[in-house]
Amino acid sequence: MRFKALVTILLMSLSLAAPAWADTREVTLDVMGMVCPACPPNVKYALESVDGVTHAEMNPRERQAIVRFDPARTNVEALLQATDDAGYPSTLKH
Ligand SMILES: [Cu+2]
Repeated sequence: MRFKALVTILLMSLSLAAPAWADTREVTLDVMGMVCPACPPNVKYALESVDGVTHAEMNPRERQAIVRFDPARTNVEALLQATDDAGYPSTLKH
């Protein structure tokens, strides 16, 4: 019974990993203007509004945004532009 549950979990995690087959790129942006709790949702919204962005995760503590996107549909320049347009200039973390 326990083993069966383990197999089920393994199969589930495999199916969750499936979208990784699609071409995906992940970058971290430094968003220095993200200084109060109201900021991260604005930056997240701006990034996720970019066509081709699949996920944007904010790390307010580090003032960073981790962005996952389809490089066939958008690029880093568009991400930087989007946060800039929202009032939060950002740079690509190297
Ligand atoms: Cu703020």
